[in-house]
Amino acid sequence: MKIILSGIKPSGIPTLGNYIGALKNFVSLQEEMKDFEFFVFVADLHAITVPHDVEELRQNIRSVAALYLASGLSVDNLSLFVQSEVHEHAELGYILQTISYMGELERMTQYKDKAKQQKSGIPAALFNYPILMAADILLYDAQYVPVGEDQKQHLELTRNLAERFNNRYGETFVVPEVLVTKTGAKIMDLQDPLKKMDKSANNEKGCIFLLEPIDTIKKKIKSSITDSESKIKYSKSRKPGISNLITIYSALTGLTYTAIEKKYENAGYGLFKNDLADIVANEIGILQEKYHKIINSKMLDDILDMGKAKAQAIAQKKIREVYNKVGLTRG
Ligand code: ATP
Ligand code: LTN
Repeated sequence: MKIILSGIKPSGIPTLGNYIGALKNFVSLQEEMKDFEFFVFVADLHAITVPHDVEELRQNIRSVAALYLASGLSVDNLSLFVQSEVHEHAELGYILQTISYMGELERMTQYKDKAKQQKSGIPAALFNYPILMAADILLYDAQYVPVGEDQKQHLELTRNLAERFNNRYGETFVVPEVLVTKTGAKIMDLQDPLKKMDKSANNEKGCIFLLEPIDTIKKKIKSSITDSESKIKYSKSRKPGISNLITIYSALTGLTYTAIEKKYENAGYGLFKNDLADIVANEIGILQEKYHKIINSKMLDDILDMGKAKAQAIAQKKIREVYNKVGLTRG
């Protein structure tokens, strides 16, 4: 079985960044790569690596699962599950810790960024996070892992760990390949376009949450930061604000940057932002409608139960093989 796998942390309500960089991308991949099985999961074990509210986490786990489906993933070749319900993730995570080096983990930029934000001590799990992510992937022998650009470094580590394990204990894991979205690999904050749009970054105004009122979403787009030149031209270094909006426009309409520049050749930022606000509102509006039908349905639980069973079958087999290879079996 050929597998594509990815996860989203329920560390808050997913953003437009998650939608473009992850959810929407999964949907088009699923259409393109029909002979693959899609394993997508709610990465809840990852969400407790930073301080969290227990009740909110419970809600977010369900919301993220429902958003996967509302985005349009087809259930035909899909296993959708909650990471913590498949215990082998934590088990393999531990085994992989034994072959990971402190030095390589210290280099991870997501760790460095998140560690800085911790007020009272850095949890060891935050440091070990990329190892658990490697376990998530290697457990299923996933061939491809679609993620945003920010996750490329973690994927590189995953590949290194797979190769290291295979060299030390014999061929066990498939070395996975990263699949980064063509457009919109990284959506930036609307108020600070040099920073990634981030669901847990506490910057409400610069971040579009997929479940917030459509009017608020429109306002956020219209009041996004742009330069004073008033020309719709893509240049990430000189015009990061407008370039980010062009990226969003392109990701949602399929138009190229050049086509967008041409379309708005004689227009100002006002018109462009108004149009973009409508485009985003329309797409998220449809998503929200579907979400509300799914969120409290029994169907959602049925899909998650089925996904769990399919994931467990593969994970249990793999973990037995791993225990055997490293000598964790009675002599
Ligand atoms: P947190 O803010 O808690 O660190 P996150 O949104 O960065 O969360 P996840 O929810 O796990 O992290 O991300 C899920 C997927 O969304 C990943 O593939 C990630 O690369 C992608 N992603 C996250 N933010 C963006 C963004 N701003 N632009 C594009 N893709 C993104
Ligand atoms: N680390 C990722 C989320 C994540 C993931 C995974 C993505 C956890 N496990 C496995 C792909 C495959 C993040 O922070 N965005």
